[in-house]
Amino acid sequence: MSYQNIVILTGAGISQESGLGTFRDNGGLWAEYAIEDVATPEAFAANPRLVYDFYNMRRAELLKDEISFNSAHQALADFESHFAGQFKLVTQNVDNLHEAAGSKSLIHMHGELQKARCLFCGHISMWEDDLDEKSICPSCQDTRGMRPHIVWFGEMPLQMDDIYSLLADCDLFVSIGTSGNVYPAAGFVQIANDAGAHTVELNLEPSQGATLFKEKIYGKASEIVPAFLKGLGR
Ligand code: BV8
Repeated sequence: MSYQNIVILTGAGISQESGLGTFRDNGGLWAEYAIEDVATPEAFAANPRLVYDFYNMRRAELLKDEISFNSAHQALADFESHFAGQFKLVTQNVDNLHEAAGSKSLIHMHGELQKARCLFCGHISMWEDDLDEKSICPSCQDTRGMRPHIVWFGEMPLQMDDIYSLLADCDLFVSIGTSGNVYPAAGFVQIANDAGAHTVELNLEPSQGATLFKEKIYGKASEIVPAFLKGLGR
């Protein structure tokens, strides 16, 4: 079977072998931090310092030399560069490892660790240093409100209209390294099924939505993703 319209969804599991922690595995981020304390607008309003520190810690982690893309990221970038049809990589991840591996056609639906957004003018800028209450917006020069360009719980993920239309038109939907706990991303497989697409789960273990996938392959992303994409051919 050759496919013409492919949508890929990735989650924290694809970056796990690069050394970045996941959220819900043992020892994951949500084992150390409560979502409501660090990943909601209410948390940022109540205790901006804690939220700034949480994302400064993760941004610094991402920038460490030993953190780099792995063979799963690489395989996706290589496949995209040779694929003649429509290809879109939608990631829940806020790291930059897909770009580092060469992925181009990419949507960061939950935002990006290395970007900051001005609460006043909305300008989004690249940001690799620590962010805090005194950070100055490079566009409007306001000093009262730079926030991480991250979609928190209760906020609308980015480019949802684009994602929904891509899912409605796809003939292959592949979910990689996500537990299927977070919506609306966890609902994408059902939209793809309704569109008549073939749906595949590549993960370390069955996700919350495993039964919704027509095909399931379990193992480490660095192994099963290159093998699966090789099987798709060019
Ligand atoms: C919203 C940024 C309104 C923060 C994140 C129904 C419909 C709509 C919303 C909801 C709904 N029900 C509940 C909600 C509310 C909420 C939600 O889903 N809550 C959950 C907890 C129940 N959703 C929201 O608030 C969203 N916004 O709803 O807006 C709306 C309404 C309708 C339609 C549109 C909009 C906003 C959600 C975004 C929150 N922000 N991230 C940050 O990063 O700090 S979510 C966060 O979870 C990360 O982005 C993460 O990527 C994401 C999902 O987690 P996973 O990536 O899956 O990571 P996890 O650790 O869970 O799993 C890792 C998997 O990898 C595991 O399965 C593991 O086995 C596997 N793995 C590990 N190692 C490997 C591996 N696989 C392969 N190889 C390996 N080596």
